[in-house]
Amino acid sequence: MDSEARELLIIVATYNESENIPVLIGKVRELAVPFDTLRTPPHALGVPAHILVVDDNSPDGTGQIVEKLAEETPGCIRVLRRSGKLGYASALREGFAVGLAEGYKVIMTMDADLSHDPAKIPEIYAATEQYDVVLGSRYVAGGGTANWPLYRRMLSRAASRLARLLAGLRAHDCTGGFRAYRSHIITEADLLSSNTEGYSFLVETLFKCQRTGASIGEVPIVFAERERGASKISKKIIFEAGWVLLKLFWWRVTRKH
Ligand SMILES: Nc1nc2c(ncn2[C@@H]2O[C@H](COP(=O)(O)OP(=O)(O)O)[C@@H](O)[C@H]2O)c(=O)[nH]1
Ligand SMILES: [Mg+2]
Repeated sequence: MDSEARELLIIVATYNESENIPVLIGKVRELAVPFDTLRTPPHALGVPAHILVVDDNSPDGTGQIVEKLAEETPGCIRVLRRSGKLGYASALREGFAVGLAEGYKVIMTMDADLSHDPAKIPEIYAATEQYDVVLGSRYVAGGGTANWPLYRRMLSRAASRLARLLAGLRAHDCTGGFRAYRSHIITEADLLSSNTEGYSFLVETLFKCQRTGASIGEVPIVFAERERGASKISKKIIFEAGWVLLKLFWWRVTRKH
């Protein structure tokens, strides 16, 4: 692959997403410039998008399914197969490390379960012209959630509000995983040095980016609850989020890095 093609890497962490990942990959391929010259899908994105799936040895065979899809477009789709369930955040960190090592200009993250609408990829990507970090945001005008149970809506809202209050974040949606980073900011904000496991990594990364002086923009998204497969959120992840918020509060008041 020549370096010119290394514009956008989309990292998708997966655990038991066999029903969703082929659909997601199909939709991203329709948006991106084709690599297989036999097809001519609409060039909605305008740049090549490479997909890196980071799978934690999903028992449902997600890893093998992506490997098969990867054979159709080598270089464009890849899977990093890990030994076991090492967690969402460490999957993103491994993906970031690959993206940085290979010199991608923009690194995006999104969920596999179609809660993050691939149709929004071009808008989020385009906003990296203007911002170092772009958040797909449920809590700005035009954004929202669809079919989420009340308790998940309340949890998400509360987490973002607490993150703003305790960690001093200025963004409105601090816990969403549909984002794009100009890759230099991942290095400058030292996002790889972390040992959080769950979604609190998203609050932590935002905190570090803001502290580094990154410009942060928000693009409205409507987050739709998954139709297939099961959520992996757990009590442990929720407790971790509480702990991380307190830690960030402490960093903030003591001005430690
Ligand atoms: N590699 C990896 N991916 C994970 C893990 N936990 C969750 N994911 C993925 O992270 C994304 C978000 O998880 P999900 O369960 O949908 O969370 P929810 O939307 O908050 O309920 C999905 O693509 C999951 O497959 C994990 O331990 N390892
Ligand atoms: Mg989900």
